[in-house]
Amino acid sequence: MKKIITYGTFDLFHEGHRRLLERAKALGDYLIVGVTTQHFDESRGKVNVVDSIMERIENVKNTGFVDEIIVEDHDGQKIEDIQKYGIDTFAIGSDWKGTFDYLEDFCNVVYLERTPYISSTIIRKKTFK
Ligand code: C2G
Repeated sequence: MKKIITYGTFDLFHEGHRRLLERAKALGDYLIVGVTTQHFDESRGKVNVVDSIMERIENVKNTGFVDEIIVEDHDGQKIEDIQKYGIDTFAIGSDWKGTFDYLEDFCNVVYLERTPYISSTIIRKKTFK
């Protein structure tokens, strides 16, 4: 069984997120998604997240593409998870191209084309003008 993992905040869940998860799932048989905690996001400079972690997890789950959801709360967790869950492929959007090449020591790394013209930032600006 081929296991895939991806990570994200998934704030104000949108079509770009849905398409990312759909294509990540299509890379293998079993998709694990790491949803970030507010604390972890703040530590990496993402301070304007709107949805709670429970809402973000629920939205990821409702896509129907995801076999298992875990929580990402610290730096260095990706390597730990890849080893712990026996991951074959780490997938992430192309806005991160190059950033996660270091994971190639542990599994395949795939950058999936980011969906253009949609983002949590755009929705946030429209909603909270
Ligand atoms: N995404 C996409 N198209 C968009 C917006 C987002 O394909 N228009 C993808 C991102 O590339 C990412 C996933 O959706 O793979 C989740 O995006 P975010 O919620 O913004 O999370 P992010 O900050 O990219 O999480 O450990 C956390 C991850 O390293 C990064």
